Amino acid sequence: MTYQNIILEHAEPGIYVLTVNRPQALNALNAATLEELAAALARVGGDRAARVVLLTGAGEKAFVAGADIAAMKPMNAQQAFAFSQAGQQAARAIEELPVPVIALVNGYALGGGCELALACDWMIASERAVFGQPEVNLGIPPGFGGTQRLARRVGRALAMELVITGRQIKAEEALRIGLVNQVVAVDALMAGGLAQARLIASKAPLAVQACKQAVRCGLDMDLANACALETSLFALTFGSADRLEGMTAFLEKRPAQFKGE
Ligand code: DAK
Repeated sequence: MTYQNIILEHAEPGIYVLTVNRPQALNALNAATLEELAAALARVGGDRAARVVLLTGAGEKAFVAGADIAAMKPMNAQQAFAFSQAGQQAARAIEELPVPVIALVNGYALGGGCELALACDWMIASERAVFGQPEVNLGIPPGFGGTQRLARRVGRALAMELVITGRQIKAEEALRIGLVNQVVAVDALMAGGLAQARLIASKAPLAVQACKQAVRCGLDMDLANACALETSLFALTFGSADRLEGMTAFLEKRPAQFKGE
């Protein structure tokens, strides 16, 4: 598939950079972009050598400034339904990708853009990043999981305030409330993302995948069932060559050589 609205780069072994590429519209998400995102993520998911994805936006101003308002305005209910499905599918594709997806938020992450970043496993923001759910200004509530993922990330009262007032927050506040894990200088964003990606790629791939699955699925379960899931995933890694290699390498006082098996 050739992409018109995104760029998928295999930046380094195991490391993909996925860029939403509509800078003239501040990378706003239209249906085609959502479909391409889902297709690109499926492609990464089919690569057994994939270890991590960095998701970012093209240009200097925006990560993603939201759903494409010009495309949404004329939609009827049926078209809005299809658009919603495409959005939910892209978010699910990020969450269900076995490998971690890190959002590198380089500017505005508003509405569907903030929601897209929230679907990622964590975010690194540049000092220029701005977050918000301004949908109330357009006569709609967030529709791409924002009310749910934001509340799970920053807590009920803050999420409630942000979605009801549409207040936009800067990187520093986003760090303070736990929306992002790290804030870096504008020029250091990609380098910071790649550094984390290399660190992740150096770990045992099946263990990394088990961590993602346990945290992601476990948070939607009660504690007892979540711990039972963790137990199963823990035990499963004992069938992997990398588990034996990791423990042997430690005891032999040498770096482990992981193969993802
Ligand atoms: N959609 C379409 N075009 C956009 C856009 C957007 N969200 N954001 C910006 N643009 C376009 C502008 O129209 C402008 O285009 P031209 O006039 O040059 O043709 C260009 O990008 C540059 O933007 P500005 O000239 O406005 O740039 P400024 O620096 O002055 O302002 C801004 C930047 C980010 C503060 C401003 O552009 C802005 O407020 N943008 C809209 C932000 C916003 O309201 N985002 C939320 C959109 S609603 C759903 C799922 C999800 C959603 C809905 C439904 N379903 C499940 C059904 C999500 C909804 C949303 O995200």
